[in-house]
Amino acid sequence: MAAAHRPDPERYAPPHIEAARTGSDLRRGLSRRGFLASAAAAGGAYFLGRLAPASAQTPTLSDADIVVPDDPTSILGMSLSQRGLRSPFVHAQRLINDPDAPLGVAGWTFSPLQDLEGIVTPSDLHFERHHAGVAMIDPTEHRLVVHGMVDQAKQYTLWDLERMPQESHIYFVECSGNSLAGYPGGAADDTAQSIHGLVSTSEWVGVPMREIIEDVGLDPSSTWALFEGADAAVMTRSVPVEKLIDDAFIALYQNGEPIRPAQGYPMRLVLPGWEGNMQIKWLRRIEFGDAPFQTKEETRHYTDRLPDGRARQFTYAMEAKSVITRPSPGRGLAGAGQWTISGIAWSGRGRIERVEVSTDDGNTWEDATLLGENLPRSTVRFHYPWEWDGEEAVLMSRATDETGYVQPTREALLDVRGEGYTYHYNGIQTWRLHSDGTLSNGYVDA
Ligand SMILES: Nc1nc2c(c(=O)[nH]1)N[C@H]1C(S)=C(S)[C@@H](COP(=O)(O)O)O[C@H]1N2
Ligand SMILES: [Mo]
Repeated sequence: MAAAHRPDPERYAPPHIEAARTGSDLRRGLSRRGFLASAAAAGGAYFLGRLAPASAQTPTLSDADIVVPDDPTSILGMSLSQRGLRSPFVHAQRLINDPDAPLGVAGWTFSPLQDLEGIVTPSDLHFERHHAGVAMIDPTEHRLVVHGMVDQAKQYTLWDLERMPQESHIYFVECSGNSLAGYPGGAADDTAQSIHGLVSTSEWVGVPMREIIEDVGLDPSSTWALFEGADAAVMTRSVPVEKLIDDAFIALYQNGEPIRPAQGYPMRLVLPGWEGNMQIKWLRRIEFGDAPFQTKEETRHYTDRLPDGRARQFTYAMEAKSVITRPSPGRGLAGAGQWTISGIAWSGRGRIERVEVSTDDGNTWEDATLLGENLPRSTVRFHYPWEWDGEEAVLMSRATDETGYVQPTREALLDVRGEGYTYHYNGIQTWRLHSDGTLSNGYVDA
């Protein structure tokens, strides 16, 4: 399992900073026709490379240096379009990791954390985890059946759900296999994306499970419900009714549009803060019962072996975690000087209370600034201004959530977890910053 999650460095070399190119070099070659030709030559990929600043210093200008910028009127802009593209200067794409599935139907793709800012993941860069490919579902054919320990079984179309009261929330989804390169086996060229890219954040709009429960009339002795997907894997997981009444909902929209096929179009279960695997996509059936259904995904998989040989089942909430995304491997520093250390933190148990950053291998820590809205069970962005002296340094971030829980060091986590753990890694990530400005994974076991 661990090996399957880990990207193959031969096949998925982390992106490196390309030789610094100035904006005007690129613009010269970027008439509309030139752009289209180069986009076509790149096989439809519409990026030209990663821009890195040439130096860490912002140049000062004397009066003599100040020149009127080029006249832009001779190059007509791109034409209007029905759907937008990213700037050709922006390089951001998911990393595909499915060494065991040549057709790419049963693998993972990782979000490009090092290329993102703020908290919302652009929908086409949301990480993916599919056990049998992306189901392509015609919503006019799709039905959600709700039955079992209810007064009245019902069958909902997408439009039936659209008519019901809805809620909007920003939540992260994180695979419980995220960050497992933190367990022994990590490689020096692992990146923020390849280690931690199985977390993404969206604005989800949908129907609270409370509304469905009210609509079908729940037998008061029902305590669990089975959720089933319409994909070829027919993914099934049991969820306690308590969570359904509390804050679970069926998402229909993601970041302002119908949820993407990869995220479960036309409907998926959202369980705020809980492990991604339970958040069944392409949802087609809910069965209420009075015990967990003990499906394959909660017995054979998604359990963790404890040091005493027993298995821990139903982990639910993802514990507090943080990672520095910039700088990070593949997203280095051009030289000594003033930089902003940027990263994300999140907790399945509520709000992030505080993020601290260390630039001296964990000897001293200082508070980072939390940007924008700090929402429960969402990622929050942190920034920390830092003057780099150009010497080797070890960078870390440490999150504390509103329950007072502090993200553990890797050492402390491994001590408790023992050898058998596969999932739910949330230890502190260490990036080694080298004097040439490149970075590497600080946790590599001999
Ligand atoms: N029906 C169905 N639901 C599913 C899965 C699946 O393969 N089929 N994968 C699960 C896993 S393991 C995770 S981590 C999340 C991933 O959600 P995402 O692909 O939208 O990021 O969906 C979960 N729900
Ligand atoms: Mo997952």
